[in-house]
Amino acid sequence: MEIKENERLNKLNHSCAHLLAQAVKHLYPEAKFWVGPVVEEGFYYDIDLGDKVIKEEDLVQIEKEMKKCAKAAKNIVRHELIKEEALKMFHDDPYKLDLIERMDEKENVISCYTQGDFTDLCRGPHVDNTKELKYFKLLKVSGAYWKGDAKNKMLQRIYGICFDTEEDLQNHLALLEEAKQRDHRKLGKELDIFMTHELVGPGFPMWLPNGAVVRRLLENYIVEKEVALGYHHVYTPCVATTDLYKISGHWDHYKENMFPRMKVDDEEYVLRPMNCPHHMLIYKNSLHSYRDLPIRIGELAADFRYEASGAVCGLERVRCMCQNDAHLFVAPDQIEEEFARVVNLILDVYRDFGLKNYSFRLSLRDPEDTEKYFPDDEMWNKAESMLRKVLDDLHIDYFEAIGEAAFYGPKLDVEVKTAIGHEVTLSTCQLDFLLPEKFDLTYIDKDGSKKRPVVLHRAILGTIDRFMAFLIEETKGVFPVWLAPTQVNIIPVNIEYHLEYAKELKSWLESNHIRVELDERNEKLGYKMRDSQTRKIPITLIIGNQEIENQTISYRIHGSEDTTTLSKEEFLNHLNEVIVKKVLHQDLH
Ligand code: TSB
Ligand code: ZN
Repeated sequence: MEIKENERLNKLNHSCAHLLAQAVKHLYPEAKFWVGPVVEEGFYYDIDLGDKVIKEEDLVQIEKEMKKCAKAAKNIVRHELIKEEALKMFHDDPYKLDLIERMDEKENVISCYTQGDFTDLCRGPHVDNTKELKYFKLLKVSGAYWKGDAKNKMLQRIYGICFDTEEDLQNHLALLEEAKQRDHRKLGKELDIFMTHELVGPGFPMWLPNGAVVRRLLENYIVEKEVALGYHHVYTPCVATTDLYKISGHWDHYKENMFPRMKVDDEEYVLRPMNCPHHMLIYKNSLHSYRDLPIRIGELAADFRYEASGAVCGLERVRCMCQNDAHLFVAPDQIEEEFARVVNLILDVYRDFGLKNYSFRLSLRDPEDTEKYFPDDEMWNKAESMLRKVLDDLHIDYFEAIGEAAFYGPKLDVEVKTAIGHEVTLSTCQLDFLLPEKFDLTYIDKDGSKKRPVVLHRAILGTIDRFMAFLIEETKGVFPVWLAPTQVNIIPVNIEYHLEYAKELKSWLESNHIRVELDERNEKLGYKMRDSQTRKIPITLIIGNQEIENQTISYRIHGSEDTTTLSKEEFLNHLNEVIVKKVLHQDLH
């Protein structure tokens, strides 16, 4: 729900932020308030409580006080002030003074709103009376630096949400709960996909055996697809001399995203943030004719980026990532066709994974930002209109975003929203006239003359890390059979009578390359079935007397109560078909 765009909800949430501040002031008289805006997920207020740290459990108390203040049914009254009055009124509040100082009276009317014993500097608008604030909830509390600057003091940010009806509030809370359940960090832990450790550091997750199974399959999947499309895969090291990045321009334009340099012998090295420079050198390693183009150099390559420790998030934003990268070297008249091929590959891959919740963003330069973007209008305009044309020809829906281009060129990004509401890029395809120049790349054209190729940078899965994060959330941890770490779980109804046949089935399935487990624990069937569900295993076999007598297999699909019985051969054939065709879980039934 876009609260910001809905006028009534906007007002309610804004007034609720004031109600929160009023309640906090009652409970913690020393509290000072910075700003309390309405945001997409409701509202928050940034509060300075000195050394006091508000904990999640304190929110109940604050909420109670808010209810009390709301019930007091105070009118919310607006006053307009001249700057001098405002400065006097808030003379002992450094935060409000900071805001007032920066206000220009000619442009803004300075106003404040009062409800009972509480007054806050605010533009408004607000609801008329605190009694309108009935259906609200405080959601969480976190630290937030004053003005978002890590050098400043850490304030406490309390988030909340307010609606017009109890039903709207409950529906919203249910959605939030569902999102929490889908969060890849929660599922990633529960399903033993990855772990983190403070001795390794923030942003450096480690893939556990279950995660590694899925990762290997994802990597094989995409490499196979690319090889079939004429890509050549390479392996290159994840360090290089600083000089390489000085030539590529990363040192000038990307340094703040890189780990600091290190000295080895007499050389200076860096951990690479991107693979383009290595691939440029590979192109340059041999002579090329126009007949060889496009040349497609692919790599599953480890990159390191300095992401702020507060920004790293599970597998979604990491400091060591594996890009599904490729650099395509094309003649200028091949740009559009090759770009279209990449777009089609993206569509094809998203179809295979059943992904539907994404949008295409055409990321353009900001012509004002001459520091980030090289100042060649003609080059930029040409590049941008080429990408636009291909998208239009393919009838792709997209939106444009100024200032989102890479420093070397415009790009097409695939944007998705994660369970907890982050907007991130998965796939990307970037047009680049600059790097071929910097590395003096050439090919011999028909007439024997030397020409400059153009480079397309592209990542289809983006990074394996981020793609995995998104896949976990989209599938809620129930991977399609071809990807599932454990594909089949065998449960003998009774350990005493049915274990032997279950063991036989396990070896037989294993010899047919199925990833299978056998639950040998002496527990009740219901308990083991529930466990199989929690572990999100897509297929569970239930083996009892009937199955042994008839030499059959009975199974249930995750999330279904129906049992299907097949002969062993029928079951295996069906399973193999599901795997080969990469049937999605929702299409299994
Ligand atoms: C595509 N040079 C290009 C490459 O040739 C490049 O590096 N592009 S990129 O900077 O956009 O990164 C490629 C993809 O990596 C992004 O689309 C995004 O999906 C993913 N990515 C970027 N930063 C991170 C990160 N910190 N954690 C996980 N994935 C990331
Ligand atoms: Zn690149």
